[in-house]
Amino acid sequence: MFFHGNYQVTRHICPRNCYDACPMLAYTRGGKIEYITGDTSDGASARLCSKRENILSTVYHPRRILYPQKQHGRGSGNWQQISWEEAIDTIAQKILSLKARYNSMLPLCLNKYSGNFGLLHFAVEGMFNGLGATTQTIGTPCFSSGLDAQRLDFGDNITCDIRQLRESRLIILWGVNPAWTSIHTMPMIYAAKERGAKIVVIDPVYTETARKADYYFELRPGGDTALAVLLLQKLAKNNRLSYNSHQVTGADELLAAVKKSPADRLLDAAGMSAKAVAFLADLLAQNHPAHIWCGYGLQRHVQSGLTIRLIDALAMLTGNIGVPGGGVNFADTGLVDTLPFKFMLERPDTRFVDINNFAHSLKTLHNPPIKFLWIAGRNILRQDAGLTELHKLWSQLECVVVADKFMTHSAQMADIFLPVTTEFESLDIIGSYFIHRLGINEPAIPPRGEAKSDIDIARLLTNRLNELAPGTSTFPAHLSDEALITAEFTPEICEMLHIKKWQDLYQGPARFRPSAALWQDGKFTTADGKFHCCQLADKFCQLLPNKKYPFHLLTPHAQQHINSQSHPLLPNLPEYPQVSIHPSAGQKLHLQDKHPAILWNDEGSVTVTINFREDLAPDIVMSIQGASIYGGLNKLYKGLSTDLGTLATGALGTAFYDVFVNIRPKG
Ligand SMILES: Nc1nc2c(c(=O)[nH]1)N[C@H]1C(S)=C(S)[C@@H](COP(=O)(O)OP(=O)(O)OC[C@H]3O[C@@H](n4cnc5c(=O)[nH]c(N)nc54)[C@H](O)[C@@H]3O)O[C@H]1N2
Ligand SMILES: Nc1nc2c(c(=O)[nH]1)N[C@H]1C(S)=C(S)[C@@H](COP(=O)(O)OP(=O)(O)OC[C@H]3O[C@@H](n4cnc5c(=O)[nH]c(N)nc54)[C@H](O)[C@@H]3O)O[C@H]1N2
Ligand SMILES: [Mo]
Repeated sequence: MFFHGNYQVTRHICPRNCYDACPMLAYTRGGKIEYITGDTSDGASARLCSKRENILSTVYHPRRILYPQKQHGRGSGNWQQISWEEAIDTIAQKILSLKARYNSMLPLCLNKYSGNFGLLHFAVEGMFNGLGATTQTIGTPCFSSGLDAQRLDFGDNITCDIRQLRESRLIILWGVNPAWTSIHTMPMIYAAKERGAKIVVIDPVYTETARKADYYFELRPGGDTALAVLLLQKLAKNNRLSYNSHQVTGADELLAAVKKSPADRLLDAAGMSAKAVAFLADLLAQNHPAHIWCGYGLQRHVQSGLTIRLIDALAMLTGNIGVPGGGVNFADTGLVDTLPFKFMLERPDTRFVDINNFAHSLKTLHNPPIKFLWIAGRNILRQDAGLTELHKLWSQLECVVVADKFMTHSAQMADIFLPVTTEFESLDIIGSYFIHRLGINEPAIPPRGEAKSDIDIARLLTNRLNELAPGTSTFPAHLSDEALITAEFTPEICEMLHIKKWQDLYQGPARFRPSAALWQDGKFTTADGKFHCCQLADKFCQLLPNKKYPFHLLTPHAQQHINSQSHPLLPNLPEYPQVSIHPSAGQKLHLQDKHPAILWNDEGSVTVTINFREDLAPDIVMSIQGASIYGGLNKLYKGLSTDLGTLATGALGTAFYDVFVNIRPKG
C-alpha cells in the first residue's frame, strides 16, 4: 500500500479465469474505492480491459448481496436475511445429520472452479478435505484436452514469455480471440507487426482479432485437424520441414501417414480451398520464427487433443520450437504444479466426479448418493452442459449452498446464500495460467456489509462443526491468512519467483519464468527426453451439421464481461440470447432480423433473438456466451467429452462448440 495525494493505493491482480491476470491499482479515498487503473510496475499496460467498469461495480453494485440469506422454497425468490450464526449452524447441522445417516461424508459434494483463482480460495477444498472423504468435482471446462496434448508432446505445460512475440516473424492466432479475451497480449502482437511480422488468424468466425490481422483463414469448426495435416503434407512435399531427428520421436510414422492422407477429403473436412492452404503453408515456410497461439476455443471440439498435438508437431517439424519468437503457447501450469497447497489437505479417498458431466454423477452415484451441494466460484445452472437433466435431478439434493456475490442462476435454486468478498476486500495471492505473473491482492477496504472471504467461511464452518461434534474437521481454522501464505512460499517457490519472501509482492507482481526461449537445449521433459509426435487416427471424428440439425452453434467468450459473471451488472443486456446467422440462411427459414426465434435440438429449445450477420458461414450460428439475462443456450448441450484431458486435469475436457441445432421463427 502507498499513498498518492489523498488516495490510499493498494495492489491487486484480477483473480478471474482469464489469460491476462491483470495487475491493478485501487485508489481509495474516505473508505471508498474511487477508481482502478492498470499497475504498470511489471511492464503491464496501464489500460484495463473493458470488463474494468464491471470489476468495480462488483464491489458497489446495488444488486450485490451483502448478507447471508435463506430461501423458503427453491426458485421461489422468497429469501430471508439471516445471521451468519444461523446460516453456518444450519449447514453444520445438515452435514452432521447426513454423516450420521450415511456413516460417511461422501454425500457432501463440492462443485468449485474459477470465480476467483486466488490461492487462499483453495481453502474451500481444504474445508471439505478436513471432513474426511467427500465428493468433489475434478477437471476443467476450459482447456483439458489442450493441456494433455502439450503434456504428451513436450512433457509439460509451459508457455513462453509473451514478450518474446516481438521476435516472431509470423504469429498464428489459432482459435483464440485475444482482442476480446486477452487484450494485454495485443500490444506484443502489434509490436511484432510493426517490426514486420505477419499476423494470421484461423477461426470459423471473423473476429475482432481477425480484423486486426494481416490474414484471416476461415475454416469449418473442428476443421483444424485436417488443416494441420494438410499443412504438414504441403510442407513435407515442398521439402520445407526442418528438425533435428534426434530430438523427436514418431516423426517418420506421422509423416508417412500424413503423406498418405487424401488431400481432397482433408480439404473438405477443413472447409478450405487448396489455394488458401498453400498460401498458409508458404507463410509458414517463409517466415521464421513462427509463434502459434492455440486458444481454448480451438479445443472445444471432440477431437481437439489430436488437433493440438498435430499443431505442436507442425511447429516442431518446421523448426519453430526452441527458438526465441517461436513456440506453441497454450497454458502454463507451472505455478499450480509447484505450490504445495498444504492447507488443501489433499486425500486419496476423495470421490471425484467429472466437472463437465455433473448431472451424470448426480444421477448415477448411489452408494451413497450426493445429497448436499456446495457451489463456490461457479454458476453451474447457467454455464454447464446437461442443464435440463441437472434441473431435473436438483430435487434429490437436500441442501444447496451457494457462495457468491450475486443472485446467479445457480443461487436462485439454492437454500442458503453466503455472500463473499471481492478481490478488494480480502488478502490473497493470484497467479496466472498464461503469462507467468504472480501478485498480491491486498484489502483496499473492509468487507462490505457482512460479506466474508471463502476462507473465512471455511473457518467459521470448521469451528462450528468442531463445537457441535469435536474432531469432525481437521482444517487448520486457527491459522491466519498470513501464516497459510507463508507456508506456501517454500524456498523453491521463492526462487522460482526471484523473491525472498511473499511480502515482497507488496512492491509489485513477480514473474515465474525466465524470458529465454523454451526448450532451447532440445531436451524435453517427456520420459525419453524427446518431443513426441502424435499418430494419426484412422478416421477423424470431426462432428458436422446434418439434415435435422443443419447449424453448428458456437458460443465464444464475450468482450464486455467474463463468462456469466457480471451479467447482472451490465446495463441494457438483452433478455434473450442474440443468435447471429447469415441472412441468406435465415431467410430460407423465414427468420427475420431482430425478431424472436426458437433454437432447438434433441436436448431442448430456447427462445433467442435473431441477428443477421453477413460475414458468417451459412451453416454456423453464433451467440456470445453469457450475453443475455435468461441465457439458456446450454440447455441445448448434452456434454460431449473431448479426446484428451485426464492426464493433466483428472477428467476429459468438454466440446462446448460441438452443438448442432435447428431454428424456427417464434410464434
Ligand atoms: N473478455 C473475456 N475474457 C475472457 C473470458 C470472457 O468470458 N470474456 N473468459 C475466460 C475464459 S474462462 C476462457 S476459457 C478464455 C477463452 O478465451 P479464448 O481462448 O479466446 O476462447 P473462446 O472465446 O472460447 O474461443 C476463441 C475463438 O475460437 C473460435 N473457434 C471456435 N471453434 C473453433 C474451431 O473449431 N477452430 C478454430 N480455429 N477456432 C474455433 C471461436 O470462434 C473464437 O473466436 O477466455 C478468458 N478470458
Ligand atoms: N455455451 C458455453 N458454455 C460455456 C462456455 C462456452 O464457451 N460456451 N465456457 C465454459 C468455460 S471455459 C467456463 S470457465 C465456464 C465458466 O462460467 P462461470 O461459472 O460463469 O465462471 P466464472 O466466471 O468463473 O464465475 C463463476 C461465479 O463465481 C463467482 N465468484 C466470483 N468471485 C468469487 C469468490 O471470490 N468466491 C466465490 N465463492 N464466488 C466467486 C461469480 O460471481 C460467478 O457467479 O463456462 C463454461 N460454459
Ligand atoms: Mo474457461
